[in-house]
Amino acid sequence: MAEFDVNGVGVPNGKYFGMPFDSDECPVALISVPWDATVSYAAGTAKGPDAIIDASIQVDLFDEYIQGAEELKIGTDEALVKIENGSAVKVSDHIGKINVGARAAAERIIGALASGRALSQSELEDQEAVNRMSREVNRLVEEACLSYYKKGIIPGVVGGEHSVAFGAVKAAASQLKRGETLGLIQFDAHADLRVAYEGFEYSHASVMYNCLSQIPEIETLCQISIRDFCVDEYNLIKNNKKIKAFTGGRIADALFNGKSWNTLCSEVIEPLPEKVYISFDIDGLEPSMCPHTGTPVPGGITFDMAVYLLRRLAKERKIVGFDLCEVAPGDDEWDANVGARLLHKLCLFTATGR
Ligand SMILES: [Mn+2]
Repeated sequence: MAEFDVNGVGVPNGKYFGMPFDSDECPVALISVPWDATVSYAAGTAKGPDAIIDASIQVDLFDEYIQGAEELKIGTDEALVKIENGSAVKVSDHIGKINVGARAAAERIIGALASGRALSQSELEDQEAVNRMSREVNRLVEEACLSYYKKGIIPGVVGGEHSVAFGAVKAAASQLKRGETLGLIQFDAHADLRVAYEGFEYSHASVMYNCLSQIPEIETLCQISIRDFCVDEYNLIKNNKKIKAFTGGRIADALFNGKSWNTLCSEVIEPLPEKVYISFDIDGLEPSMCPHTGTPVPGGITFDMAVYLLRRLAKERKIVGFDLCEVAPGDDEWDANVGARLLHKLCLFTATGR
């Protein structure tokens, strides 16, 4: 095997950061999940993982605060999962295949709903098919993550739309010891607390609702930078004691009135238990960092604010899993470039705890 030069320009080899390592020798391994069936506004995030892999070759692996950061080995996507006929297939390839049919079915439904008419019998069947495929994706992501946890490797999921976080959070929760609970921190422009959306049970817009209602190990959900939500979601945030929302508006108000981001970070971290899962929807950042994402929203925290909070989280809690979702490539590399750099920090902080 060729030596990997941490100072050189990466060599494209189809792996994240051009790292040639087997996952078995890595503390962290990434799983590509090219799924965007329930995206409501603009599809394309299924192309996120490959675009991030391409852009990740350019990322400098050095970190001025973490000695030896460039030595961190990150694995790529070797997880095999069992499918219906009993054969074992690569999870990313398989989900990529299911996604094509699921997206086509979902587009028919979204089109019909947009025209304001009731769904026909065949469209109702399409809707059930999308729900069935979404459940299958949840199962596949969970199984892929578990295959890494079994070997003591922390998995990171790269979406795809935000719904892919569900299986990963479920897998992380299953690794807790008796009596332990999970903290979930969500960076996002949206609350993702809808009870199904457009008839899709496992919509991107429902992922945190599904996590809270189906994964009882979650003690706290901290939402960062959310700034687009409906009345039902707002009422759920107010009434559910597990949810701590740091909305985009409230973050801005606090900063405008002289509170420091460092103090706000302390308030974010304080209610989180020891073990924390990070779910990062790229649209939590300012839209200039993700112009092609499916549902961009003005406002949002900066890249530096996000990295600062992640760094503190890694030091003060134990990161047990993470995902990065909704990165969608445009006609240039920018969205994927931002995604690759954020992904590198997520891997680094998770693996080193610094
Ligand atoms: Mn989201």
